Amino acid sequence: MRIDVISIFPEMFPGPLGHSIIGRAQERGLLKLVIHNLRDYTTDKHRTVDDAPYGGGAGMVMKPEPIFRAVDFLQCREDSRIILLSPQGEVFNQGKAWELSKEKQLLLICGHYEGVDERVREYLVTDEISVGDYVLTGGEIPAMLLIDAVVRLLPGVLGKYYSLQEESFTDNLLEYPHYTRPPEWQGMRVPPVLLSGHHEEIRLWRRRESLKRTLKRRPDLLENKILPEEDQNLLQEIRKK
Ligand code: 4G0
Repeated sequence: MRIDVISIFPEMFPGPLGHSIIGRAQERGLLKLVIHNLRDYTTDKHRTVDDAPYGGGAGMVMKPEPIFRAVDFLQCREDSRIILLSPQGEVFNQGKAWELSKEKQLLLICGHYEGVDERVREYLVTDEISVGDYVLTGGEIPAMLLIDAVVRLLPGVLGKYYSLQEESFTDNLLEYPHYTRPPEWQGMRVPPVLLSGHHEEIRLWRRRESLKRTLKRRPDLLENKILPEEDQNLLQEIRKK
């Protein structure tokens, strides 16, 4: 996958994306990450990327011309999703990460200030995405977050010992508790069922713990979910307690 990023702070990249699994994905040629300085696409002496809003008011707005010029230079208007990171976007989730992981190319635009000229949204952007309901000083951290979530889903990026099938959100439930050795540490014990070797009991315990945790912390995830009979029975049992 190729990912282009347009930013007024290109020095922030690759940052965390140069390390660990995503760093390795780049070394192995599974990801080509190209960062562009928006100021390189300005035409004035001061390399201006922002201006005061029409109609007045506080704060600055990102000018449209440098963004259009950068996107046109990259020639990705036909074959690439063009994503604006902003608090007004559709909220990002694992489903959206899977969807984007199927693309060959992405272009991310990192917004700043009070936002970007609406014409960028109207005529350029194919997807406006928010990484959560809060405001940050810029779209760079959201862009890095999105890249991490998408790239780890690309074939060959995660090691063969990691199962995407078994992870949290694959079926929209929170993960069950995990333990490793030792079986007892300063009086704190691993649940005996996990040491029992009874695979079916372990599977059932994990499923019950997943449902318990989801019901307690994220009941919204259970709301319009169709559950198999086993899950319904486990939930009934949990609710009784
Ligand atoms: C565009 C994304 C970009 C508009 C970007 C701010 C949070 C997120 C920015 C604004 C960002 C997110 C209207 C303040 C830059 N903050 N939640 N800041 N406005 O994904």
